[in-house]
Amino acid sequence: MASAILASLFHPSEVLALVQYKLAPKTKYNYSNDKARERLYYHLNMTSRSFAAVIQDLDEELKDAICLFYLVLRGLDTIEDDMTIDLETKIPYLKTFHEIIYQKGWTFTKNGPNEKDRQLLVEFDVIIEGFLKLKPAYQTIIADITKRMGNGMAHYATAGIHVNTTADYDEYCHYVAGLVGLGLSEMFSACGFESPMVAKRKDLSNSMGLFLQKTNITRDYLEDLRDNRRFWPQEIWGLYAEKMEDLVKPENCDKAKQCLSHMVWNAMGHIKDVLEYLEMIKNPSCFKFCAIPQVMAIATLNMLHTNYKIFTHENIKIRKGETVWLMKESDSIDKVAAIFRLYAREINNKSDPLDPHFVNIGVACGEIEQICVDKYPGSTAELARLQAGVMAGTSGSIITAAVVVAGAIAFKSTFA
Ligand code: D61
Ligand code: MG
Repeated sequence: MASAILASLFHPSEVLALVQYKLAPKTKYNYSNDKARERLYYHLNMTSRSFAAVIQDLDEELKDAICLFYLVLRGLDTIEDDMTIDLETKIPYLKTFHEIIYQKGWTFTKNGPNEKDRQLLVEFDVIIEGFLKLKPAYQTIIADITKRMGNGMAHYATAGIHVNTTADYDEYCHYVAGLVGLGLSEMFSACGFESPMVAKRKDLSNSMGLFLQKTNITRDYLEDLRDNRRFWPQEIWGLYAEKMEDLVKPENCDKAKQCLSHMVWNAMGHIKDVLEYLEMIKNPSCFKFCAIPQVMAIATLNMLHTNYKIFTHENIKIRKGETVWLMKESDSIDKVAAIFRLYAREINNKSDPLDPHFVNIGVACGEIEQICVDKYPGSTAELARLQAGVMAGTSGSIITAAVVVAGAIAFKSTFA
């Protein structure tokens, strides 16, 4: 907490958000009267840094269904991701996972000892038990998406098949993330929280997943390369290097930065759809659940843009204070549009005029600005309010100082 405050020192609104977050009552979720349910949420919190919080804030009607949707797909993904499992073993599991989730007592212990979510599959009988207690309508949606995702993963896991063109890149991201968007939209419409139109807009639902997944893939260049996984499409990196791993060589620094801005620009192509999707979402708990991951993604994309560190360091993340601040602010379309405008401006300001994607990125940022001005006029006042908070000028620092003192007092009273 103290180091998080320090990192946000020049962002007074983040300090405020951190202090509020720290002071908020801790015992919000209590599952101890239901041991099986407690175990499900234990696994959710163990396997997800970012999704656990937003899932647990959903309305009761959808909470368990979406928690299990997550856990089932995380289980499938833990088989996909494990490079120590040979393909003859892996592919049948991926293809039949949608049947496995109906087999009471099934568990899986073939993951390598270092696979991060290994324990989830070791105790997967718990997840299956929870899945079988869901309303049949939710079970059907989860099983259908699991079937399609597992087959898509099996296709891309097959020896020799890799992400070649940008169309392949979109297709792979559709399988592993776009389909999640489709399933969630079906659930929102099925339970009556949202109009049937939400489930009908599969294009927009898909973009919700693609924007998140592409941001992760861009960020995880080094980590994926270390594990011998390549998700950057050859059609893109091939313009800048002979081999994808050559981008990390110091002599290719300029080319690597150009390739990175190409990837950033590609991901930005989904933002228009993301805003249009979020505009449809009326239920407040569904809205925050959908909006928070998206604002975290544009904040991450801003951090990646022109940042050569992604080729030299793993695990680069936005500040904890920034995350907490974004979670607090993402509760209306006007505020979310303001956040997108804020980061689009930051991205544009960082662009290098000598970069070949300077104009493309500038146009993409300008489009975001224009869409928001036209469709979400309330975002202009919200943007002014946000900018007053992120400002690091003199008055900002004075506010910071005051808030830090308040934070220190709060910190003491929490732990003394
Ligand atoms: C609204 C709200 C949340 C949304 C959404 C719309 C649309 C799509 C998504 C969430 C999915 C976004 C996935 C982005 C993060 N990428 C990964 O986790 C990768 O694995 C993909 C396959 C498993 C997907 C699991 C998932 C994720 C989020 C969910 C969900 C299921 C179900 C409900 C709600 C949110 C990535 O995994 C990294 C890792 O192993 O930690 C990978 O392997 O590429
Ligand atoms: Mg995966």
